[in-house]
Amino acid sequence: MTLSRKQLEAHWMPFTGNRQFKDNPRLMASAKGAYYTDVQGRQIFDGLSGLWTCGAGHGREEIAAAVSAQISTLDYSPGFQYGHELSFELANKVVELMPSGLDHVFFTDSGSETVDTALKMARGYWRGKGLPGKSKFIGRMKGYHGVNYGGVGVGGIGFNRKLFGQSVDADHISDTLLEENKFSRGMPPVGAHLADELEQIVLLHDASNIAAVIVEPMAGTAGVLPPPVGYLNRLREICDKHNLLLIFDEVITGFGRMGSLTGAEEFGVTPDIMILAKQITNGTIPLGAVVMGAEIYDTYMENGGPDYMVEFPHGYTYSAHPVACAAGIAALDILQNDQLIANVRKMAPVFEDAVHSLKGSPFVEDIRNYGLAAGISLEPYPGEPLRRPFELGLKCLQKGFYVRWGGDNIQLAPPFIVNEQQISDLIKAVGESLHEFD
Ligand code: PXG
Ligand code: PLP
Repeated sequence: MTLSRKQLEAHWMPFTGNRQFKDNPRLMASAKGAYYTDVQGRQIFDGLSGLWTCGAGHGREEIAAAVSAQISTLDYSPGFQYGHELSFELANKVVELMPSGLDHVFFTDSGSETVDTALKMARGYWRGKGLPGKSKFIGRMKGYHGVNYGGVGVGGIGFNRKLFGQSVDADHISDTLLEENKFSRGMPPVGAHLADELEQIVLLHDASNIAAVIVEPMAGTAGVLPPPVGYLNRLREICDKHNLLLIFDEVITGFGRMGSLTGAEEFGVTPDIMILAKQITNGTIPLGAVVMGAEIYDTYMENGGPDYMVEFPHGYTYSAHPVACAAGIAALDILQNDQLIANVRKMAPVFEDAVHSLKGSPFVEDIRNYGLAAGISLEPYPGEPLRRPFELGLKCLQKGFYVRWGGDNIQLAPPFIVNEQQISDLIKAVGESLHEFD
């Protein structure tokens, strides 16, 4: 099927330059393993695992079988006041994989819904504790927490906020992108002191008005900013000292990308609330999860009133959708059975060396990496900061490689099943594309 320009108009595409796309459509037709095939029949290497979603590779038969069987058995079951066994099975599986202390799971359908759920949960928790003033949130500059109202409010990417006005009451600490850390590998050495800004913010607003601090353990969308050594520990200490909840948004870092099950595990800091999505179903069916400890869960149960009452007036029609749960169970089984995280750990140093070999290539201003994630900042065209990454993305696509462009950088996040040759080919394509700029 070839779509006409007119047929392309009806769908207003998300986070897409619709005018450019519809003049030059990039349409995928199928996917298997680490490759897409587009509608022209060209193979395209998946350099971002979908949108950070498909670490186990595409077309996994185990997930397809589980989803298909589930649709034929129980396609939908009301999530409010009724249940089905799969959601409990998946919740227990998720808890098994979490750092100890995070042992209850609330399901949603996307990262953005999960963020807003976590923020509401934090505020309600403090009300349950008799501290209703604790309602403000502290996010971080360059943070991405999805696109719903809470997430945009705590998020720190100006472009995503400026059209929409103020949403939730939030303040922000600085991002961790420091000049002196340029081209550092893994966790940058300098920057733990930036966490101390939280002390200043607490002085300003007072802890009695602050519900929670929310950060990505490694900022993804901002262009892959691994946490400086000691930074997350310092945030944890300050939150403990002032009785603030610490929320880790692990939509990208959750379930393998860092070379551990979670960023919390990898960086050795456990939050009060964790946000998961994307990799939980290997991207096949939308599903997100808020994970929290007994302190929060029990506070809601204790304040719930008579037992026929709802303790947390929140939930989505598709929360714990049975088909999504089936996909989640199958995807997490694959993650464990195929020892995908071991391959991430094995490939991470290869990927690190490869991506840093681009230092010195034209227009490369900085390179950052952790696990199987890397961000490359590009020198902008004068007055046009977004153009070069976009053009680079298109050059890579012409060579058969999908990479993500956003802001002033491109991002790479190959699937967990990647091999050395594929890493080398991907970096070669990026390098050659950089040399094609005049
Ligand atoms: N939090 C974080 C940390 C994310 O990375 C979301 C929340 C929102 O998830 P949903 O499912 O509502 O999109 C995300 C999503 C990119 C890119 O290019 C990143 C995301 C999505 C699409 C592209 O970095 N992150
Ligand atoms: N809007 C209306 C009119 C609804 O009836 C509902 C759900 O019943 C929603 C929005 C919320 O939809 P969801 O539960 O899928 O988030």
